[in-house]
Amino acid sequence: MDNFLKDVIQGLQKSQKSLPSKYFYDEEGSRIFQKIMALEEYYLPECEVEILRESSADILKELPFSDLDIIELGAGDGSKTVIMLEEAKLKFNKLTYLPMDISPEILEVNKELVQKQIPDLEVEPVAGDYLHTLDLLKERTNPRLVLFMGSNIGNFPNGKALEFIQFVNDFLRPGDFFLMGVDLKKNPHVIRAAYNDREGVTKQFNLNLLNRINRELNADFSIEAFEHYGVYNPLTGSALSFLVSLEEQKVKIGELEISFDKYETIHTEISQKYSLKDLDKIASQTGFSWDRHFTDRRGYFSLSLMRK
Ligand code: AVJ
Repeated sequence: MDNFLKDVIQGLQKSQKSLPSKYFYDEEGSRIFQKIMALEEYYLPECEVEILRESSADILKELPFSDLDIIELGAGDGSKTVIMLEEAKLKFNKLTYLPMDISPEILEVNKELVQKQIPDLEVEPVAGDYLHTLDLLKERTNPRLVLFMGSNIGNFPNGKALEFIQFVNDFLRPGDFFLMGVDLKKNPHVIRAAYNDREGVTKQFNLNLLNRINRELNADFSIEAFEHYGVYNPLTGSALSFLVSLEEQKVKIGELEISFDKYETIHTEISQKYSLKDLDKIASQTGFSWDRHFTDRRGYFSLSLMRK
């Protein structure tokens, strides 16, 4: 289980301070993230939806099965996935959708939304951390398609992304498939703008992490004394977010005191971008024998299909 306090203290005691991005998503953070997804500059969701609309049938044509389990990791509300599920329902004899998420509440929303649009689809939600819950599916014998959408892979630092894809590969049987949504390397200005929107919603999203620490861990961060800073580095393909301390200051977290120099930064997020070549390499390094990329018209985003 997550230990918020322990992770926060650990991160803020390092010489380069950092906080894990998974803690962005409390109720307020999830609400702000919904606003990010609707931003003009934040192109990712519209690209992924375009690919799902245009290419779901072609993606599923690559799967030579009559029965299928579609297992989605970090499924959320399923509002995008349903586009592909509608197509899948037409093609497969027996189809089961198994959305997995940390949040049992969001899985209820998911099931209701999906079954409203596809009434006769079998939906079996599995709540919990997929590092543990995938194990519950080991008795199921149907061929598998695992989904990991939304460029969530970008939040893993480089080595960890490979580890995660290897973990998915280990869960699959030969002939099974993995479909991953990935934000691609592109004009650096476009990426930079996606994490520095004019309205300042991304700034709110980043600063909410300090608010959350104040609320839940009895801390006294003064939010106005920190600023959001987002950069994209084309050398590494990493978009990075930081919080910048605007003054020399001390902050209390419970009994503990943390000192900040003027302009000292807290690293809060990595959103890694990949090229199609990067993805080919990653697929073969993690035990996949074949892959194919489905992209949007602008070539901004890929749904990359890999076969074990
Ligand atoms: C949900 C991880 C895909 O990294 O683009 C959006 C989160 N952070 N704006 C991303 C996010 C700042 C997002 N992912």
